[in-house]
Amino acid sequence: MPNMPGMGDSKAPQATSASGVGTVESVDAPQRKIKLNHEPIPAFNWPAMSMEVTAAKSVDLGKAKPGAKVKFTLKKGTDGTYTVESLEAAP
Ligand SMILES: [Cu+2]
Repeated sequence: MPNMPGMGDSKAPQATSASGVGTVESVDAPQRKIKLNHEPIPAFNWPAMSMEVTAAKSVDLGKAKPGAKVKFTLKKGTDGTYTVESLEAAP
């Protein structure tokens, strides 16, 4: 993925799924894309960052509004890309 400094440098085995929290920056529902500004995700060795990811069909992007704080789970595919598997409002 472009524009994701600090990712992918670790030689240590990494988790294939993880949860995180962050803020929705933008949503492109027709393209199934969501841009999240998330807090660090230690399971992936990720610092805090802004990133755009694809959302699984099961995720209702209609509920994701820019500026909303959300909890989400990400899954790493065999091709190395990440998919949002669940998304819900964070307290
Ligand atoms: Cu990231």
